[in-house]
Formats: sequence, structure tokens, C-alpha cells
Amino acid sequence: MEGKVKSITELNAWKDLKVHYEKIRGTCLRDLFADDPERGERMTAEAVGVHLDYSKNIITYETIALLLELAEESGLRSMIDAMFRGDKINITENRSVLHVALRAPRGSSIMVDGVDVVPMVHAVLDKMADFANRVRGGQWKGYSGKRIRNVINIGIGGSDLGPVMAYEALKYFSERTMTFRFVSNIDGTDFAEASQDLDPSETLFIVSSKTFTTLETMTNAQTARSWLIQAFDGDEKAVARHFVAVSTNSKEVADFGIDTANMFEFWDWVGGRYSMDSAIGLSTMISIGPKNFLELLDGFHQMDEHFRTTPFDRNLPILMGLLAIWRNNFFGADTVAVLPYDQYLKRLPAYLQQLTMESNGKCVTVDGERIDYQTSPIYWGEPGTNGQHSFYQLIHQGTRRIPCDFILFARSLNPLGRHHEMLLANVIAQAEALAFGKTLEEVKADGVPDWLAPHKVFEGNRPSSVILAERLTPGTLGKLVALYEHSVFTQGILWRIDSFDQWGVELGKALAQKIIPQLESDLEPELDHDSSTNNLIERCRKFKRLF
Ligand code: G6Q
Repeated sequence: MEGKVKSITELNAWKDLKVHYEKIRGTCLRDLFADDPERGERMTAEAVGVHLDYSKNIITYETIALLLELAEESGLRSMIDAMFRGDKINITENRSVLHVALRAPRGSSIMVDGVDVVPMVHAVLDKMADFANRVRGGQWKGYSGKRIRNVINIGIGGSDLGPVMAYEALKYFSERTMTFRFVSNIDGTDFAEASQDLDPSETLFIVSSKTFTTLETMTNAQTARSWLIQAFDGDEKAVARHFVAVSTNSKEVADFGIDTANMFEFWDWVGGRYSMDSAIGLSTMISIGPKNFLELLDGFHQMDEHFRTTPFDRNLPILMGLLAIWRNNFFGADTVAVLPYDQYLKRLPAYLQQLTMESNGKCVTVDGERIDYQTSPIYWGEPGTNGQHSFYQLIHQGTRRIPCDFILFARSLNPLGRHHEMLLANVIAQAEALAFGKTLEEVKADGVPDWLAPHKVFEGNRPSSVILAERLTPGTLGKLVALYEHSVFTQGILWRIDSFDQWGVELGKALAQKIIPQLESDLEPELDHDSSTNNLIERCRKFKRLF
């Protein structure tokens, strides 16, 4: 990047938006819809089978026009081109950001440092497909000749959240004769529970770690190794048939004792939280099969192409990103609820928490200057309809304004009786209730006594967007994830931050390394932390001594 970028607050469109906000902040959705009967159709966009209804946001056509100007003025166009070209836009780590290359079709070309990475991507995909077929087909056997029936992915953060989410999301398409588990936490309970009912001789571990140095993953992998070897009476040769690795670091993989022939590679231009469609997706591919995995990649690619080529005013990720900025920076909404109305997407909110907050939870610009506006809001959520019987109360009647993303599919993969119509009716009704509410007059007209009426009022004017697709297939999931990835990108560019680093996770890691020996030491350690930290360490040591 050349020269210093202007702060978003210095842009003309930002200043215009400030004035505009003051003008429309009191506007209510009831009036906006009443004044424009076509709003519900006009404020929608559709591409690659994904329909976005953003009409229930507190916006006018002028808002959208100004937000689009803001995107133009921010240089979004040139940054999209820079990402797809392989420029090193992750400036604090001096890396290209090329998750889009992971789903580029065979035969296309993307250059990084003079090397075309697309053939490399497809060579790994071919190797993954061959391996996945052998495991699924029973040709890849465990050390004692038994078929592999269990796959445990060991990884954390970006090397875990994507695989877990995708496994759950695509369970309908999964190989049901096999068991898939995911171990991430340094808490030994995670491994103990994931392995307690499995036969080691039928279990394959995929150690997924970009760096192959992550404390949690390496500790869990060592524990898994001991568990396996113990079952084979100390025979270390068993490791080769029961462990494969996904990493960028072949040296560390070899040092661990995994044959690098059984390593599936990816590259430093793939960020952890953008890696579910790289070799990190090996467990996904074994679960759903190579054909479905390629369909997933094709879904990602279709959304990539839409993002790269479509004018901003019809560009789904850009519209979503701009609305996020509008709600966050002008209305001051601190959080966003992601509410998928599909049980298979139960892990999507957790996945999106990392994608959004690790990417855009930053407080300095790409130039290292302290930011004086809000960046990423807090993302959270649960699948519907469950959330309706829990926290929706606050969304409807609380004092905070919480924008919601509703995600729904017109057809169910499990069409049981009237379940799906009821599910759809509920999500559509929630968006309607949030937007239009119920006035005091309407409550009283129902015969509610005066004293009770205020409790039954719904102020409405709660913004939401609806993302609708036909069915949750592998391709749809790819489109959905890419939609959020590019929306996050859009926001990060406008906020002037590096969405692709994660320095914020480092300090705690370093401090933990110091505390581990202090907890383990047989001798009383000299503690030189603050009084609270010292006290907590002492308390833990004391409790340990009691047992
Ligand atoms: C993601 C982050 C982080 C990372 C994990 C695991 O963008 O970088 O969540 O994925 O810390 O790292 P390894 O894959 O190197 O073990």
C-alpha cells in the first residue's frame, strides 16, 4: 500500500452520512414501509441463488447511495483487485491474502511472488481426494489391518472452528458409517471425552495446525499419540497408519514423527480463519466425500466471482458490509445476532465469531494510528427457533438495539410433516415483529387493561436482514461463508484496518508460558506478577496440594 490512507471519518461521504443520520435517526420502519409499498421488493438483491432482503434496516435509498459513495471513496474497488491479484494486503505480516485461490477453478492462474498457486492448490486437493476415498472406501487401514471408522481432527481456532462447523452443517451429506470428532481445548476433558468410547485401532487422527507449534494442538496430539501407542503395546510404528498432518510446516510435522508423505499442505497466504476450504478441510472431505467438497468450493468460488465483478449496488457482501457499518458506526449498535433457522447451522455463530471479531477487532489503522471510531461489533447467536424461547425477549423489548441476521432455507433436507413451514413462519414472523412491533393503541384495542398494556408494547424499529437460499447444500454453505468473508473484508477496508492479522491473541499466550512452570513446580516458585495473579496461582497450587 502506498502513502498514508485517509481516516474514514475524513471522507466526504462519511461527513454526508453524519448529516444524513441526524436527519433520519428518528425515522421508523412503519413509516418507511407505508410510504413506499415496493420497499420490500426494491431493497433486496439476489445472486448465485442467495437472496438478501435488507429492507428492514433503518435506511432510505439515500442512505444506500451515500454508503456506496463511502465504499468508492474508501478505495474498496482497488483493494478487492489487490486481494484477488495476490498483493500483500496483510501488511503487518507481509502476506498475500488468497483464500480465494483455494477455490479457484483448475486452469485459472493467481501469482504469488512469481509462482502460480492454482496448480499447487489443485495438487493438494487431488491428494486429499485420493486419501479421503481410501479412508472412506476402507483401503486405508489401521496398523492392525482394521478399517478406519473414526476420524478425530485435532486443531484449534481456525484449524478447528471451520471443520466443526462444516461437519455439522453438512452432516446430511456425511458418511454415516463413520464417527467424526473434534478436539481443540487444552482442557484434557476434551480429548478424554472425544476418545473414551473409540477403538484406537479404528481411529485416524488429523493433526491440523498451520504452524504445528500451537500449544493446545501439540499437547493434544502428543496425548493422542500416547493413547494410540499404548493400545499397540508401545509399538511406535502404529503412528504412521493413524496420524496424518495438515500444515504449512513440514519440518515440525517430521519432528513430530508423522511421515511428510502423509502431510497435506497449505500456505502462509491462507489465514487460519479463512482456511476451512484448504487442506484444513480434510475431515470435511472425508466426511462428505470429494465430490461434495468440490461442490462446496464451487459455491465459495461463485460468491467470490460475484463479489469481484458485480457493481457495488447489487453486490451482496458489499451491501451487507455497508449496512453493518451503518448500524455500528451511526446507530451505535454494539452487537449483531446471527440467527440461522436451520439446526445444521448450530455452529455457524461460533464460526462467524472468529471470522468477524478476530478479523476486525482492531484499534489501530493499517498505518498504526489509534482509531477513534468503533470497529467490529460483537457477534453472537443461536439457531432458531430455540433462541426465541430465550434471549429474543431482549431483542424485542430490551433497551438496546440489536441488529439481526436471519438465515433461512426455503426447503428442508428433512421434510417431516409441517415442521418446515412452521420453522419458516417463525423466522418470517420474527423479522416482521422486530420491524413493526405493536403500539400501545393496538395493545389496548386487544382489550388489555391499562396497567398491563405498557408491558405488552413492542416498540419495533429493530433492524434485521434476511438471507434466504433454496436448500442447505455444500454449494450453499460455500456461498454463505464467502458472503460473510467478503462482508468482513469490506468492513475492514472501510475501517482502515488489517483484517488478516491477529496480534491480540499473542500476549495471553506468552504469559501462560510463564505461568505453566509456576503451577507445576514442586518448589514454591517466586511469583513476580501483580497481587491478583500471584494470589490466583497460589490458590490453584494450594487446591492441588489438597488432593
Ligand atoms: C486464525 C488464527 C488462529 C489460528 C489458531 C491455530 O486466523 O490465526 O485461530 O488458526 O491459533 O493455529 P495453528 O493452525 O497454527 O495451530
